[in-house]
Amino acid sequence: METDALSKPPINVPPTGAETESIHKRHARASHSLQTIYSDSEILDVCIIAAREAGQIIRDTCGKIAVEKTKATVQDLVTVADKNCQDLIEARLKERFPFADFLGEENVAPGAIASASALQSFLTPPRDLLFIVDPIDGTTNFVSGIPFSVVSIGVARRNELCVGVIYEPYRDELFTSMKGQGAFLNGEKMSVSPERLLINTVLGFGLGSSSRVATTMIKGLSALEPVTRGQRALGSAALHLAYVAAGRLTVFYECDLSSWDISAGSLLVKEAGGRVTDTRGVPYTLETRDILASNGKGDIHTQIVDLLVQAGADAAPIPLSLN
Ligand code: LIP
Repeated sequence: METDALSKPPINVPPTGAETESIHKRHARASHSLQTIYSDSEILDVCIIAAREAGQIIRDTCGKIAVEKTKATVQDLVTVADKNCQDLIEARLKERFPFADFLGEENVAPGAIASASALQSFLTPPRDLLFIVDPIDGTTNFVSGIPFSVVSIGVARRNELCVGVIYEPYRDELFTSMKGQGAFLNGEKMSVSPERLLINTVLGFGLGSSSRVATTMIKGLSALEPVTRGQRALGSAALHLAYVAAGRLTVFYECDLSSWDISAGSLLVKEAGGRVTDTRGVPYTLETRDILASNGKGDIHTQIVDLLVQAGADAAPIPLSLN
């Protein structure tokens, strides 16, 4: 029955939109899963087109767009540009991959709890093709005219990252990676920094968008500042991760981030030869929220995990309210 229903819908009763989609999805799954229809490089190509288009909006409107509203806290901003960029990216991706799933920051209710449960809804059951998108990572920078914001697109097949794209439009820097294929900056292979000593490392970090997270991060920073060469807060988790992959930063650490902030960057760092775990040293998965990414050289990663755990700075307290 199933196959018949797929190939020959009943005569003269046009299927509804949802029916058409489910028929096609079942058909795709029955005959060819989305896994096999699209290659990683095909997916990468379309992600690059979408990221560049959204990047144009960021470049052209940086510092010129007012805050539309705040989300979980007064530091958690959204603008009409975030939504326009996300709609554009989603349209580009759906045009080419109509049956893929899409998790975009601006489609999710504010706060850590909503962000974690939105992701969960896409992980179980695992999806053949899932796009995880932050249309403007570094929105506060964008609103303030500070040219440090990026488009971040992570792609997963059955909960495993396979493609990562981060586009920084101001310097036209395109960071790309495919699972098992290395990481590239504007088409040139890139690698994490060769530094092996913690005292020579430059650490990237973020304070989050709530005092709950900032308190933890300040504890972490107090533990790491005396033992690292420099500390930089660029205001975008995805940009920090791209810079670790490019060997500009040695380490990135931040608690309570969402999958759209860190998925693409995590693949970039791994493919550039680095190491990505949670702040307790557990290997990265799409559910990781407290992230530690490093060049993976010497004892740097383990030393930082130990210092963060000792300082009680390996996780922000569980949110009691929305934020
Ligand atoms: C931002 C992150 C940053 C964090 C901010 C915010 P957004 O993402 O990239 O690391 O410190 O609080 O979450 O909101 O600009 O997409």
